[in-house]
Amino acid sequence: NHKAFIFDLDGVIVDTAKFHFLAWRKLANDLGFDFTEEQNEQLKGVSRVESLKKILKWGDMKLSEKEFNRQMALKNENYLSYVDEMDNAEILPGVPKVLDYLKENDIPFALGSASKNARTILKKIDLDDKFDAIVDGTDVSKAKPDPEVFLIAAEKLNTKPENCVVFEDSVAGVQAANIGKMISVGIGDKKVLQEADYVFTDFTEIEIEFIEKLLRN
Ligand code: B16
Ligand code: MG
Repeated sequence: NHKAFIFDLDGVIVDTAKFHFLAWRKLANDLGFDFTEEQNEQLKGVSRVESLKKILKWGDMKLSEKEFNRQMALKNENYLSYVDEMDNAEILPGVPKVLDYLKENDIPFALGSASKNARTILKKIDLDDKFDAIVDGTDVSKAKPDPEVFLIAAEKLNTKPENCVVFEDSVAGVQAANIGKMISVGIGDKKVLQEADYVFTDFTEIEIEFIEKLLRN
């Protein structure tokens, strides 16, 4: 049984988290309220439906099913207008170095994202052929912190969850990795991601020695 790596997309490979924030915030503002960047942390890694439910709670609002779906579609349209402008310059610094190292050493790696737009984004940044497996929001029924997305990725990479290392920027995603019995590497704020086994501010802080250490353990 071999080691394998799983990468979240939004906030790990690319900074689309900022586009999600802008689009959700516009939705809230159009409905007549606002939410903070701190509250936004709770939306990271969480599915589109679950995100809108949380936001409506913050605004103390209820929508009919039809209006709920219409607002979700509007948010996604707005979000995709940002995605449309993306190219491979948006890949976060330090990420290519790690992916190239894994490729050169034949270590399998997958994408494990809650996003239904993951494949569109990977195409935009020219990374759609690089992953050995892609598991995204269209493949799962349970949102992070449920480990489903990562467990499917492990299966596709032909290895046990215990052999997988997950890179995540969200609290829900770190919890999903932990519940799935995987090694969790948080990307972001140490205080926010304290449940992770390791935390780095971003990928420029990750040395190849660290990857090699994970491979030996
Ligand atoms: P979509 P990840 C997650 O992606 C985002 O962090 C989260 O903010 C978003 O709501 C979710 O995908 C669903 O995305 O609306 O594009 O289907 O971080 O798991 O890669
Ligand atoms: Mg993320």
